[in-house]
Amino acid sequence: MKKTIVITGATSGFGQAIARRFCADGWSLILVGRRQERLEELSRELGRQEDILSLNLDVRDRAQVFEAFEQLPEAFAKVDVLVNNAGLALGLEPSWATDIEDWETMIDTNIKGVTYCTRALLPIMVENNSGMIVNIGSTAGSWPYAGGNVYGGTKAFVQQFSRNLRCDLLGKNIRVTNLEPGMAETEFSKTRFKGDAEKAGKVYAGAKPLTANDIAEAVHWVVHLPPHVNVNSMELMSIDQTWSPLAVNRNNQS
Ligand code: NDP
Ligand code: 8X3
Repeated sequence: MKKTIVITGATSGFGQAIARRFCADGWSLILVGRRQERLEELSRELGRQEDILSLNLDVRDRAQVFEAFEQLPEAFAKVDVLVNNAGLALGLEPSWATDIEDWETMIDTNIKGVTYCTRALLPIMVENNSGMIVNIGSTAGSWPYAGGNVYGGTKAFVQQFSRNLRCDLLGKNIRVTNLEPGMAETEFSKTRFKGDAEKAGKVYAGAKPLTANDIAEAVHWVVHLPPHVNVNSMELMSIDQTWSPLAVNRNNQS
């Protein structure tokens, strides 16, 4: 029987690449995103229409998420893998100057959206005593940087939520992985800088960032390990990204 993977944020970047990777392997796909035309485009590109279910929904909308996942058509109802990928960063301003709406949007998407999708689908996995959740965290959840304020905080939540899920699931055949990419070139920076393509381009200038396909490959690998092997967390960075020394203020006037 075909396996089924739910991919949130399948209309762009990592999610789109994960969809392509698993489709090529013959999986059934449940694709989630807000942009209907992108869902249709991807579904057309992938072919195999009978194996693709597109859910045009906003992961921040609890009622929408639960309604959609509680009424999955029979052919898609045995979910094997949930990839909680939908997410975003908004702004890079210092904490005292950010738009509070941006903070709320990140919290609602990256934290609440992940919890809604997880809570809606986990009972299916528990009932089947089989399944896997791959959360897309970030290096920003472990390593602070100026302007990362709430974005990094949301990804730290994803990290600890993933670990705590593992504790709840002890004794069940359900795996949980937190995949933590660093800089990867997708629409991520364009979204962060509200459509400013020049600013977004500068994030990757002169470097060879990770690609969406790199992340899809990593997801594919953790999923296809033997079922007794749980990768708790996996951090990936481009060869052109490492840590910096701790910052020091050299202008102390006191
Ligand atoms: P993209 O901007 O290319 O893709 C983001 C995806 O999330 C889109 O498909 C978007 O779809 C979806 N999404 C956003 N908000 C919602 C929502 N409310 N409901 C449903 N879907 C939503 O970025 P990436 O592919 O890079 O990002 C994917 C994940 O990876 C995010 O969680 C991000 O934080 C994380 N990440 C990214 C890194 C990077 O450098 N690129 C590094 C580390 C982690 P739509 O707008 O159609 O709803
Ligand atoms: C994306 C990586 O460094 O832009 O999560 O926060 S970073």
